[in-house]
Amino acid sequence: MANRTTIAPEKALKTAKKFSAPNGTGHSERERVFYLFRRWGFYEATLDPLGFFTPLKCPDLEGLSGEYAEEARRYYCGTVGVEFLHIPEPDRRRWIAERMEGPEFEVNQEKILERLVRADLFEQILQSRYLGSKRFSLEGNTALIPLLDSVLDAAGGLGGVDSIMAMSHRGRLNVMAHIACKPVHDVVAGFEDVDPRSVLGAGDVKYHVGATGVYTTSAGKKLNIHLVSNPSHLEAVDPVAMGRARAKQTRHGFRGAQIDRSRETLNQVWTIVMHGDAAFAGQGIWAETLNLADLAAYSVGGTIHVIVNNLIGFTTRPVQEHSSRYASSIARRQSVPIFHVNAEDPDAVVRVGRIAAEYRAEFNSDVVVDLIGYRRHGHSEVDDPTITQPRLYERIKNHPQLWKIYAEHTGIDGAPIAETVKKEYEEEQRKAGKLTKIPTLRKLPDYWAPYNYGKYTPAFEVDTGLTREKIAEITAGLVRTPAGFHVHPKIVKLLDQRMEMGQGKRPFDYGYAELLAYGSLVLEGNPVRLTGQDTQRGTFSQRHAVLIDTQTEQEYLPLAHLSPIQAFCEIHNSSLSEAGCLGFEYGFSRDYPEGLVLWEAQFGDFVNGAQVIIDQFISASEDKWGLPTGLVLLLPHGYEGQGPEHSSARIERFMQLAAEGNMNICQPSTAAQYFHLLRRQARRLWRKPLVVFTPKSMLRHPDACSTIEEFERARFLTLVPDREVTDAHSILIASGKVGHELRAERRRRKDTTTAVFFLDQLYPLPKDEIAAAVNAHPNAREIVWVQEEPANMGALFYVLPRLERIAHAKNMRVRTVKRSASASPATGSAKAHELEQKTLLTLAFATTPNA
Ligand SMILES: Cc1ncc(C[n+]2csc(CCOP(=O)(O)OP(=O)(O)O)c2C)c(N)n1
Repeated sequence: MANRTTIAPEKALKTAKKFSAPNGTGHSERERVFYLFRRWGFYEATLDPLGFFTPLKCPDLEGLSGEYAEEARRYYCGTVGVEFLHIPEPDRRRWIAERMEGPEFEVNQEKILERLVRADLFEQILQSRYLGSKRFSLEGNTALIPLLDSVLDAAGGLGGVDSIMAMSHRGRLNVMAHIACKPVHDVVAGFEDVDPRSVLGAGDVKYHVGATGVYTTSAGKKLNIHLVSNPSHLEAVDPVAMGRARAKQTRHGFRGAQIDRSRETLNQVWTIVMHGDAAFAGQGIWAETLNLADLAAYSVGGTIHVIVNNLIGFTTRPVQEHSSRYASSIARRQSVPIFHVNAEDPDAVVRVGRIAAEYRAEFNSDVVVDLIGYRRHGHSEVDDPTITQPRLYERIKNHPQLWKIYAEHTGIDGAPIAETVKKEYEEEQRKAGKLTKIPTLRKLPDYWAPYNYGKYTPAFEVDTGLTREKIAEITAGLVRTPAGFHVHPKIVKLLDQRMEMGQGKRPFDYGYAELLAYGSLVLEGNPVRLTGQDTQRGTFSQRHAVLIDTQTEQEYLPLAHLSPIQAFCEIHNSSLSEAGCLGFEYGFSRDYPEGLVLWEAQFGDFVNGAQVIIDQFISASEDKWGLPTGLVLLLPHGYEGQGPEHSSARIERFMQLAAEGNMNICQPSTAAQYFHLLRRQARRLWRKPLVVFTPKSMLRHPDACSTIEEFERARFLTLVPDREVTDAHSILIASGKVGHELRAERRRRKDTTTAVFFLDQLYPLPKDEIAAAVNAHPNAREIVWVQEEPANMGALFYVLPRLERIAHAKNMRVRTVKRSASASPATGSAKAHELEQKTLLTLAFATTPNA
């Protein structure tokens, strides 16, 4: 049964009275005053080290004085302000109040000072040695380093083994050196750019690449740090980090077919995501990602979010960035506490770090820490900020470095530490200058060892067929329901049909071919995770992977109950998000190379909402970062008269991104081809993303259904030649539904001289297979590329020059048949669609002798 980890708000409200707004009766004066400060105190907190973001006078607190008010003001209006009374669960609110109002715990001031010195001097050495280079300095917010120390120290004590971290440009090099613990000379080497020939056309700039390392906590515990590679597109990395964390937690929790997602397991992996204030407030992908936090399909047991808040975004001021007073306000829509802390009170920062970590571990909830500092330089170091913020930068010019302020505040002499660190880092910089190769900062985890990526060789291919006995065995498991489970009458019928398919008595449709592929994979040890909108049933009611009890609405996933020792199978309905959800699955796939990880778009068009994940990660991550993935995208595609919005998965966009063998782009023409394609993706030890254009009306169409023999056949065919016509004069090549329509048209015309090939793999284009299939028709005079898509869309621009090369070698001509170039993918009129489709078919057969 699918497990649920959602919070029950009704339960929370039932007990809410115990920690609610005082109403006069039964509440003491102290309680009344404290409530007001807990509720409004953060507005009056002193959060901006430079004093521009002034505390707000809150009418509810005005005039409150006396012993209680003074005490409460100390807790809630100092350098920490906390928003937490929007949280419906009283135990969580109480927990926070107790921490805020309890005794302050000791912090190690010597250690904090040393870390601040390191963070600041690291930047200054880069500034002096590489003047004019961009590094996106952390100066002004160097308290981030002790904050992360504090979170990791706590995480280590709470069972942490791994920490997945994500961040953008700001302070990234600093975090690589001091938190991912990469040698400083390796981090600095990026500035030397010593080996340009090794990365011609590939690689990435130094402040985007990922890093893996080992962090040692104050108590000596080791934590594996994985700083996720990050594109410039702000916040796009957030769901990727969460997906990676979920995958790692699944690895820790997998126990013979089931996944343990207990608190202990969740607390082994800590997700820490750092954000810029402008990006946090502005980017939609982050809002999508936040919404995943407590969903059973996506939860990682809480993410710690740190806003590295410098109260500026490039040249833009906060009032131009967000409609709310705080950049963090979007997080208030959920049950998430928000701690604002002044970055120039490192002791408070460290305390907040520990509270945030303990809260996350206790409630497995997200937490936001809004670390408010400033930005010492321009957006990058080559930028002059005095043009746009002259007053601010006049103030910053004379503002001392944090370590000096802290040394004075604590009375610890920082000068000797600074001297030692300076010498150490200068030596590291000299070392970097002597390197002849840019070091790789990250290492793929060991579970990637069996898998190949990079260049393809046919040796990777494996047989993907199944014996009839195996098909029957899997089918028995797929149609079985637990005793007492009430199956919907329509599903009873469907399961009967599936039983017949599995016994070879009925042709397989796509829906069952797919489930059979998944069933075989989990039994062979390859986990399957499939998510998407309404994916459990399937948008076209074709899948019914998850069955629903008609009386209890309880879910049952037969694929998860095939055997006590199978790999896991998860099939979830996703939230209504594309970018966030696809990013998550990309992340998951990065840490489950043995798994078949699939994301499905409701209709193929909607994939454009996730374009940033496709452009920045899926198609390019191996080229930029050396990071492979075997993620699968299922994109319903096909021109069926449903209008401009539900016809096209934009094949052209994927074809344009295809280069250097970076992904596979396929459109399987039959149910069995789909089955073999899915199995090929998981069974061969070669990992590349796979984009599959899946059918809609053809899902159950007899022409696209397959016999059981086709499942026994060994492999996916990249090109499906024509067995019916043996000596063609004209060869039509098409992909997807239109190929079936061409064959039907041929039957109607009783044409015996036109062959129709299905191009089931668009990229990499199977040139040899096409040439061989064409050679089998020595009297053919033309190759005709037929597509449903308009001339400016589909695979036309990609296949045409390649088909021409094949045709010219044989003195054949090439024609193309397609819709006229169009600004939108398809007509809105079903009748116009019919006319267009008829014209396509007529044109395709126009020059054949029988036409
Ligand atoms: C999606 C996206 N839009 C625009 C940019 C260009 N850009 C880079 S940094 C930046 C400002 C970011 O401000 P903030 O989030 O506050 O982070 P900071 O640089 O101040 O640390 C902008 C607009 C980008 N990188 N990504």
